[in-house]
Amino acid sequence: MKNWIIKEEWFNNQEITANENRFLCGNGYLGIRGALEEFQKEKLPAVNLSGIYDRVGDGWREPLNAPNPLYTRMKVDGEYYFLPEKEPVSHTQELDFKHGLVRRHTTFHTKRGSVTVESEHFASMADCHLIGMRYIVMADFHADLEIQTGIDGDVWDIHGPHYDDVRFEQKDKRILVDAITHEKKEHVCVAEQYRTQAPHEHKTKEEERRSLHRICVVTDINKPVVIEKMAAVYTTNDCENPQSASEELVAESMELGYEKQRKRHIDCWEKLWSTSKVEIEGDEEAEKELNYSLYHLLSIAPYHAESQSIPARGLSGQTYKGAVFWDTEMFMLDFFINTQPKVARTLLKYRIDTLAGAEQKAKSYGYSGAFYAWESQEGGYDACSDYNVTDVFTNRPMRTYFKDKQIHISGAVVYGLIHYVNSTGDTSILYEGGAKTILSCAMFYDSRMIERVHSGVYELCDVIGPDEYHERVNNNSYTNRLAGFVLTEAVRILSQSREDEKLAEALGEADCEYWEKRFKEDTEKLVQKKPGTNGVIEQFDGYFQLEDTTVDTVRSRLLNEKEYWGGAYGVASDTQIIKQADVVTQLVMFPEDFSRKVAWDNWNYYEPRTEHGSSLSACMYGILACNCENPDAAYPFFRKSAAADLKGGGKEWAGNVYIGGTHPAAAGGAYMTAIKGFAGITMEDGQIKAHPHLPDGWEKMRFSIFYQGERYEICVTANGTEIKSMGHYKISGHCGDF
Ligand code: IFM
Repeated sequence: MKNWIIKEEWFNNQEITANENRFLCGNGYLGIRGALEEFQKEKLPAVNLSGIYDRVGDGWREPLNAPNPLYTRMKVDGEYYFLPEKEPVSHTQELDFKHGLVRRHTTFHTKRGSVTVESEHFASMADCHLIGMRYIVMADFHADLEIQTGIDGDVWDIHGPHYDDVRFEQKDKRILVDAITHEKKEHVCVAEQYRTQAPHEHKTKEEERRSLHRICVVTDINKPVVIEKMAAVYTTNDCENPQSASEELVAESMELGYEKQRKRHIDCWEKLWSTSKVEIEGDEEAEKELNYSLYHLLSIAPYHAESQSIPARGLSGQTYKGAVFWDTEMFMLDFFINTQPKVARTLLKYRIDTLAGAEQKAKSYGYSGAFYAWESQEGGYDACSDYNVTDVFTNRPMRTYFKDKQIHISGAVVYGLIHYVNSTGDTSILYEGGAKTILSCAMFYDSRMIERVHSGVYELCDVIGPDEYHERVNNNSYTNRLAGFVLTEAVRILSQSREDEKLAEALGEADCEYWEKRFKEDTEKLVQKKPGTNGVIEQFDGYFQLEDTTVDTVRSRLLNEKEYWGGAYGVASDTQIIKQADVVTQLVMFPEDFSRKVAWDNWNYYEPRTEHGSSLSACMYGILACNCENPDAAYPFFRKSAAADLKGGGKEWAGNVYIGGTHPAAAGGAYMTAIKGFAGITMEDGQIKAHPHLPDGWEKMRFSIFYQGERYEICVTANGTEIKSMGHYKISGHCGDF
């Protein structure tokens, strides 16, 4: 791929928050929104941390934003020059997404001449606790320059403030901060240090929750003043003494210096791309969009952990409470299984290690087994509120049932586990809790079913499927099919355990014989929907009786554009208009169930009835269209998913609450559409097969896949496919080590 740069060539006040998502960089431990250095909390800058949360009062529990060590602003001849207060002469912001480097270049006119600021920063891929920044100022006159740089502890929060206390310490060219959280008194410690060759006077400045160096220089004409900064972030989640850990890391990294740290970081990115990039000959724009999406997935993968997952909005802030949804297993996992299998394992270990939380949740509703959190935080705590939407008319919280009724989440966990084991051949995960998880999810569905007295069939009633606009429905086809899958897999594992002692041990005390028999009966009796005479599968009982109308008609009934379409009296609730792919998702996940004709009939029925109100929707329509040999119908859905973060345009605000951020599930969905859809990659009888359906103009696709202990390089053209083994690998290692 030739062009790995995305660039904004102007400054637009309206695009500030969208650009912060577009220019995000991260390393799985932290994500840095692409804010300009001078931005304070009103502009939503954030160094968003993974896996650490806090709750204040009745507010939503959300992940923490660390004190911001990139905060920097400048004064020229005693006057501040920064955006958006001062109009620039020129401004560009860019991201080199091959190497995770974010840059800006801004020129201001001052009373005596022009001054240019250039900066670059990165979230180190080589050391997840490290951030590097270079800030350069150049004037075309002898400017009286003061650069103020340090740590801004007055961070942006949606439901904060999360720090009860923020303690600063200044040690010459180093600033340390220890921020203490409200709920669990966790310590979030940040250290930063700068270096410059320019002769300067060093002063300090303390403000409310902010500590700054003042670097005072009289500039030479057209000679840059270069400040290099390293910063380190540790919390009590990482080690006992995060304060000294951050200080030590900063001191060490300053010894090596910015250039060398930058090189280490770049080398890691090169390694990641060596197994992750997807080349598309014949469609440069699509190639760029897709790889930009993959950049986002690679920026938020928890390389540093053994057991951690990815929030639905990645590491772009506190939207959706930094919680993990089914997005990970159903939309992102494919990419990681194929390109970074160690990360895939880490994501699944998170579910295994939060099994106790899921079992607790099931119990709280009176069920057995594991009912996974709809919005999962650490320990499997379900952060989903009973009132997840605000009624725009009354401003009152509306009772929603996402947490109580989206029981398909447990099926997604099992689907992910089985997919991982089948693709990688790594059965060890089953012994390390995976088998127990599958069994427990099956027990949950078993306890959740009800038997119809007259017909004797089993049903899953009062659920919500992927289409969240229709709440509390019976026998959602997707959910029932997934539950059937879980029960079948549980039967398989239970029967294997008769021959496999380790597996039997991993299943613990369970009475395997009893459960095997019971689950078999469940699978036989659980209602599975069949296509009607027109080939269409009814999304849930009674769906076809609902008003059959169009998305535009339903939209025209809104009294307020921010009104919720679902729930008790939502405009879509009594109609066949759905929020996102539902039956279509089922047909993508279980392509073997029905003929291509049935799949295409369903695509054609549901697509005009889908609002695509979720960024998870388009890719499913894209993949299914490919499976039905209609790559041209798939193409716009693919482009929509791939461009979700590049083009933006999604909802950013719900009332006064920020709901923007990045869309990793759409990114993962774009990947699936390319690989499963256009390249038509399937795994059959232990082998990779390709049944390509390339869109118009696509000459060649090249990518790499890990499968069953080997890495393969695959080249797909309309005339044939080459699948070349590159040898064995071990599922271990960091940042592309294999
Ligand atoms: O998981 C999704 C859900 O399907 C639709 N609403 C947003 C969630 C997080 O992306």
